[in-house]
Amino acid sequence: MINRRNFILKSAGTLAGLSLWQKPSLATTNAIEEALILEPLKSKDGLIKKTYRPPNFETPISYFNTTFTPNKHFFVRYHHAIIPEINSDNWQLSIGGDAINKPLSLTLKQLQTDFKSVEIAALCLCSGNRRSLFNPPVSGVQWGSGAMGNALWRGVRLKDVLAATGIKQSALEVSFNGADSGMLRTTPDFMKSLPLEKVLDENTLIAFEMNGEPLPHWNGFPARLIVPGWTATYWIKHLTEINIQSHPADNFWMKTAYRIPKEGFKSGQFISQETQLNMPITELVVNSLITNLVDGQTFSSNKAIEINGVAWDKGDGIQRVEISIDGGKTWELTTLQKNYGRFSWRQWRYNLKPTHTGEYRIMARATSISGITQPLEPVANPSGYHHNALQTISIQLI
Ligand SMILES: Nc1nc2c(c(=O)[nH]1)N[C@H]1C(S)=C(S)[C@@H](COP(=O)(O)O)O[C@H]1N2
Ligand SMILES: [Mo]
Repeated sequence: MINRRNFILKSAGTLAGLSLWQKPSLATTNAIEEALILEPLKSKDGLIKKTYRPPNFETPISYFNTTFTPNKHFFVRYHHAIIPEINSDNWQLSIGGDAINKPLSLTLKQLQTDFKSVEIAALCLCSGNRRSLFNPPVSGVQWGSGAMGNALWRGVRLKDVLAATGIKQSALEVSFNGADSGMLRTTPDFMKSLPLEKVLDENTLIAFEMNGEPLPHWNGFPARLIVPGWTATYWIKHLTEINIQSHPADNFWMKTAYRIPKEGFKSGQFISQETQLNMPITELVVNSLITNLVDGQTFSSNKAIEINGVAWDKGDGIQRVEISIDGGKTWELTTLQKNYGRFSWRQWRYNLKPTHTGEYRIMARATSISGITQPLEPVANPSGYHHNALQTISIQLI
């Protein structure tokens, strides 16, 4: 019989990257379990644990007060617990599929030197960010607001890499696979596909650097996909395999998971995967976050309070962010900060000059350049994706 202790020891033993998790110890069952639960991820710092295996850790909101989220504070999301520690000398990216003329295999060095490097600032945002705020609750990792991070990604254009393969007329979708896998044979491998149009977009990259450093292990070393403007489910880490196909992918992660109802969301970005009722989640929705206030915080009423935050959308850009200090009765414009490109989040600032003591109900509301504004309520959907309702934070002035 597999008891919990054996199970933990066995699964720990199967990991190539054991040192990244914890030191195996022959202590008591409780101590082993505690080590598994409490030990943070190596090379990460200050993240909030949601689940340990697979590792799901979110970034505390206080780290969102800089334009780029530092690598060591960048959130981590995995569907599988077996995550090999990759040696970049042995890593290979294979490109195949029924809709190309010439299969390819590339080393990291070839990827980095044979193609032109580009750098893009882009927000990596989990589809289920803020899922814990849905009411009634929905199942899945109960993310707060920290399953996201903004980074400067350096890599090569996916379209440049694929050009060498001779894409056939029949190509419809391109599927991506990473080196991680499930502990049980029945767990379907995490694979995602993209429509050809998005694959050929000049902003879609195979990245090997994040904020000027090689990708951290937990964020996809040595190479990951960057799909600016689309939710992070497509940003495959530890990328090993790309297949260009003349048929729609029909695995669990495309057909069952990561889907949203057509009603309430805009369709048309991923036609080959749409049904009459639902479609894959694709583009980010307009959203914002207040980053330097905590609900219930107390301030002195005799000096101004600077309110900071970030706002983003699918890549149209942010037109304005407004703030209300009276629970949504009146609104004023905030000052947008430097623009790092349409896929980066945009920082904003507002200077609150207190006029009275007592409670202030602070709300922020972003509007994209295409004129779409955050709603008061999120659109309900079974998996709890795209939570972009206005946030309210109450502060006390004394
Ligand atoms: N190989 C691999 N890539 C993956 C995933 C995964 O489970 N395995 N999860 C995806 C999801 S759902 C998210 S939100 C992002 C998270 O990226 P991060 O861990 O670098 O923050 O990775 C994406 N890429
Ligand atoms: Mo995600």
